[in-house]
Amino acid sequence: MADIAKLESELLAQIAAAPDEAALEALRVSALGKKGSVSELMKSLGTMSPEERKTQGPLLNGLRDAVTGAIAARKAALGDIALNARLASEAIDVSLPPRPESQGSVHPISQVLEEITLIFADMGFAVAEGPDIEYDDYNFTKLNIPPDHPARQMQDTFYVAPQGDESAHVLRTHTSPVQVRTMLNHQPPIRIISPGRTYRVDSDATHSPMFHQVEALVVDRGIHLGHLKWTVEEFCKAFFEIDTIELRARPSFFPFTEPSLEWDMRCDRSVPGQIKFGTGKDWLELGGSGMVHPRVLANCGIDPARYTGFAFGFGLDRMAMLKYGIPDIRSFFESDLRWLRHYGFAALDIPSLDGGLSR
Ligand code: 2NM
Repeated sequence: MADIAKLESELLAQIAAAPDEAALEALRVSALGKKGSVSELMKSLGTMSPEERKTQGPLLNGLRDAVTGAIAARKAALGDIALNARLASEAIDVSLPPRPESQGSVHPISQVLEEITLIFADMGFAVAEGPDIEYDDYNFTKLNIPPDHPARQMQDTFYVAPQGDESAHVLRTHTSPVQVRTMLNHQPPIRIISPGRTYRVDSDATHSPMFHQVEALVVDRGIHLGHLKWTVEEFCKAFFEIDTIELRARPSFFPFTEPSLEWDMRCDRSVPGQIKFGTGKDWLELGGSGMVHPRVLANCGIDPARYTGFAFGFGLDRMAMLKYGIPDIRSFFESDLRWLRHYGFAALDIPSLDGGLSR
């Protein structure tokens, strides 16, 4: 009886003084483990007379419960102490200014996307977005790209395992399915741009399997090629920040436009490794365009007898490379901090049409 009370007060004192979880665990084993002091006493109950057991049983149970409870309490206290110590040692003063070496910069693709969005917003275009994993139907079929078209081939398109509804999916190969979604959900007038990631099986200095596109779509009554040319011209003047641009159209072919045109801009490449826009004897390919094929309008629920539209598309990464003299598209996606420091833009230099797009 006296032994039990003494053992209890000793154990409780040791538990309360345990400096860490390892010491506490050692104490637990020495008291409650298979050969522990408390466990040994519990075993002695088996050899006692029934009367003895009646008095000793509750006392021993009380000892075991007190020790178990004290260990749990100490464990929680040690956890609090450790957490508080960690919070104190890892405290961050959020009011401190950033260290110069850790200041971030805006990625050239984000910068160029911001510039392009501003230019088109000024002309009344809204920004439309869609998913990267797209229905085969929206990426190809609705755009008048038939099942046997070469663009659908496995070598060009990343096919995705069937999703829940069993319909065929791809990683979108262009952002045109965003135009499809917009037309399916809205009647004209439509004026949107669709910037975003696109995917094709292709990789070298000028191709990345993931790249960025911007497409523009206008659908309304009486829209014609003149509207297309004016819009491309105004965009180029604003984006390249020169008034003297000269454009040249070449006939082309896309399944989703008729007629289809590709646009070149006059430039000067006489100095190796440099491009000057607006003057010179050379031409720079900008992107493709055309009048939206009547079948595409009809596929998307727009009456081609009432409405016409134009669309054009270009590579955002390519535009950034041209404007800011970046030679290799792969470098965009390498997350090399030295590259980001060199080509990145100051975080607070937000482009604006009147303040200059690219100070
Ligand atoms: C291009 C070139 C030409 C285009 C067409 C459409 C849609 F959905 F309206 F049919 N969206 N984008 C298009 C037309 C894109 O990119 C080189």
